[in-house]
Amino acid sequence: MGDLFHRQPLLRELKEIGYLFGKLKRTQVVLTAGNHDYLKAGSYYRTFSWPANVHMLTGNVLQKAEFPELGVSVCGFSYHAREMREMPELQLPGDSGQPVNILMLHGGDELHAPFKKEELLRLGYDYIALGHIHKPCVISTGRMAYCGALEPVDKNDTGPHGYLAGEFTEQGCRVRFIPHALREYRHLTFPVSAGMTGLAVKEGIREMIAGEGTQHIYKIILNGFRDPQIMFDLHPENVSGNIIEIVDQTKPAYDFEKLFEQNQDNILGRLIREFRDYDRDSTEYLAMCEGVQALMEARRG
Ligand SMILES: [Mn+2]
Repeated sequence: MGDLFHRQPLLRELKEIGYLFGKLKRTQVVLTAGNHDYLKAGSYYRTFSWPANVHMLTGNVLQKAEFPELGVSVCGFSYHAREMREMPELQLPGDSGQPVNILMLHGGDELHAPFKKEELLRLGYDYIALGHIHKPCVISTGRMAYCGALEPVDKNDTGPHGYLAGEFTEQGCRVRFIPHALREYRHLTFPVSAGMTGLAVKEGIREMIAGEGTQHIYKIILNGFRDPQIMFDLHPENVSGNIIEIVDQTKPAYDFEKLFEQNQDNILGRLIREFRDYDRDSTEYLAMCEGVQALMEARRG
């Protein structure tokens, strides 16, 4: 339901996806264009000829595809520009003559077909299939949901991705999320302790990734306290695995009280006195850790 492509599709891309859709022998496909693959002048969507089981709703006003053999009608509209600040008029499904009426809708934020959940539900569609947000999200159980992207698109699209399978029964629509993505972006926290060397941390990360699944793509966050004398060489390419980023939030494991006792009359003691009571996760505490480390290193010189 919109943004099948993240940009304007190439003709050969439409041919490939058309071929794949055409292979679905027991499935009718209904699609619309979203804000990324909007129907601009010259868009290949406008002239592409889809297989008979594929139905693209190309209008920027509400259009309908009817499937009497299934007893289903599907309404939707396509974007003709990058933005759509107002929702096109949404008729009630009442006159479709089909027992099941589905509304497909792309957007939901201020610039993209904004809507109020209650108003949409009040229209009386049996199910409202939402697109635009990458994360799968149920808005109203059995009535309205974002299916999310089939595969994670952005490094911050963490969590499972897949599709929604809906089934209409006498009791209404039952919707299930089916995880289907080949991989996920995952953010993992790796606890560092003062006894760990750089190699130990690398090995630990490797084991953690092996346990979580090597197919996924990772951002690793190191926290805890490190041996102040040990330098981590943690460029993602130096640690095996699909790692896009390693963030080092460890703090040097100094005994600040002892350092303070020994350095009351110098800058090191003043720095600790100023910041030691801040919360351990605060920027101030982190700044103190960095400062102490710099001064200690300068001393060792
Ligand atoms: Mn979108």
